[in-house]
Amino acid sequence: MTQDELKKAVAKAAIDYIAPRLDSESVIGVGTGSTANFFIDMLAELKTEFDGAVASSEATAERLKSHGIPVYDLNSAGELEFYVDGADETNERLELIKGGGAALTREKIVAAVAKTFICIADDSKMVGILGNFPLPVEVIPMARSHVGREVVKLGGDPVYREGVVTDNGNIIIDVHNMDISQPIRVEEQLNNIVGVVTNGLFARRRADLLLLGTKDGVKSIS
Ligand code: ABF
Repeated sequence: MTQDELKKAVAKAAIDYIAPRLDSESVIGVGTGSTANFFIDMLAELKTEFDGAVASSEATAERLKSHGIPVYDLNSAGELEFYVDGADETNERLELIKGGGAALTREKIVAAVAKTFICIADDSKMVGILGNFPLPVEVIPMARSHVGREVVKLGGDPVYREGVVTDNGNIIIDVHNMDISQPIRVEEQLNNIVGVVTNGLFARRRADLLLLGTKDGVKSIS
């Protein structure tokens, strides 16, 4: 199977999981990226069976709207039963690195609100120890150099992501070669640096359910 076929398979598995659990008042948190895009396109076929969605990025909001799915501001949405999104890396504890698409802060907010966070990923994303994928950190622009120096003190190699401005008007620093054998600790250390908005480690609030696409079918891990 190609990687795209694996992504479609996990998107379909997420649809199959949530469909029987939706009602006319349900609002769904929807993530960003190519795997999430397959999910959005399939969600369109169910659009009469739920109320609407909250988007983790402007790009996702546009895609949802293009399918006629109502998009709500999180502040007016009330409860979110589900948040469905991809990841850049996952470990077996369902701790994740996210933010390759620069949408990590909104993704983390939606994940915090949702009752059930369903991560959809092909098995190339499964790793033993997180950190081969550079860890994205969203930073207030004036703090860029300060945050870079503090990241070096923590043992990481910060690389400014040229030309990228987040949906919140901030910049991204990608942290290479960081020891992430203790994800919760690293997540908290990075968040404690003044000028960091958030970082792409989803360990304190990890996924609740991972639908992992493999050549032998979709594995459900919780
Ligand atoms: C978002 O999209 C991210 O947090 C992650 O960066 C990315 C994964 O993208 P893809 O599904 O295209 O690999 O969910």
